[in-house]
Amino acid sequence: MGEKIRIVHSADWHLGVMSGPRVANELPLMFKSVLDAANELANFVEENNVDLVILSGDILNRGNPAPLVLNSLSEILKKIIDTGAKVVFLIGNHEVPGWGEHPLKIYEILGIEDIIVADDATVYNLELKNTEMQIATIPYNTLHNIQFEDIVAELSKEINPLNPSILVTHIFVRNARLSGSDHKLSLYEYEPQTYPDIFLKLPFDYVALGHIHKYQKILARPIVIYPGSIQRMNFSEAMDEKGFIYAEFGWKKSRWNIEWRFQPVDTLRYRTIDIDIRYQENPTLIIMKKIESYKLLNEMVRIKITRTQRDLKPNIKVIRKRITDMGALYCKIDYNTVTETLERHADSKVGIEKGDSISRLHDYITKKRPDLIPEREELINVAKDILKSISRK
Ligand SMILES: [Mn+2]
Repeated sequence: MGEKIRIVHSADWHLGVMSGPRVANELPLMFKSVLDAANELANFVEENNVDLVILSGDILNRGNPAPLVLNSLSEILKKIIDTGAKVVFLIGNHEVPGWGEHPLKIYEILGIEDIIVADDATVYNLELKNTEMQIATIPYNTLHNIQFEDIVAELSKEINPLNPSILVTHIFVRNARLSGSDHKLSLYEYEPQTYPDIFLKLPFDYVALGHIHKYQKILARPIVIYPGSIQRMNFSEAMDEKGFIYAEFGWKKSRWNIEWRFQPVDTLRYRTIDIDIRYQENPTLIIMKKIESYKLLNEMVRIKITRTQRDLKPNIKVIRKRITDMGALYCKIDYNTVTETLERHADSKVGIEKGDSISRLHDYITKKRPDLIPEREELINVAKDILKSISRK
């Protein structure tokens, strides 16, 4: 029993999302970046002599994937099983087809024994090196007719607590923190769900969850983990680390001891640049200056422009071209158009309508005193300072 059992746990690749730009006529960026991350996982499996890879659902984005998507997935799975590792592939909600059979059935039909397609609530006894690993599986498709608590209690009866065991499931655990690409699951009354406490009473050493895209540990003992999705999918995930879980089961002092860690992968870098162009003479110049202060090479870039309806519109074409020339992968322009009434509200308690006064001054100079236009910006700034100091008193 001296050998360790090495496990990789991942979920929610959503392979097949074809959004994002095509860089130099390649595959759509989102598809390619998920493939890159998955290949990183496969390389890790090879380099670290991993015994078992657990995929906890939503590896594919659709129940009827295009041949390119299924073939790309098959290449990754082939790479993994060629190292001698086994794969447990659980069905998530995205892999349930509208009708007929799910896309993973093909591995079963071809008799690829090292890929265990988990489309039923059951317990597998997998032979790994010199020990047996008990794997209970509760795929998403089984959760609509029966309560999670009932199935898991049934499967637990088959678990021998002396041997190591893992529960693999795709479910929303209440109070889990959501990611920017998760739907507001908590709003769906009919979404299969359970509570963290349920796992405390179960015999499993490790619970390999899938479904929520934010990496998080739900419980430390037993270990209950969402590895999260494997790639950042939008700007709201800019700060989220993406990767998978690496765990080692070792026999220590007559019991199974587990050490685990989060293994990050290369992720797309998303950057949002906030620029306020209110009351500015030359908004395009202001934006260009700000852009120049960043290195945007290979980044997904979003420019958030705050303006009022009175402000001049910047030249988006020029801005986009500059961002592309700087090597950004993608450029999104968002306007945050603020109404001047908001500013008026903020100052209403001292009886000063600051926003209104400023824009009236702006209009006055433009229409009645064109001779002052060259100094308009400066005058407005002075007026703003005056208003600010008055309202403080
Ligand atoms: Mn899901």
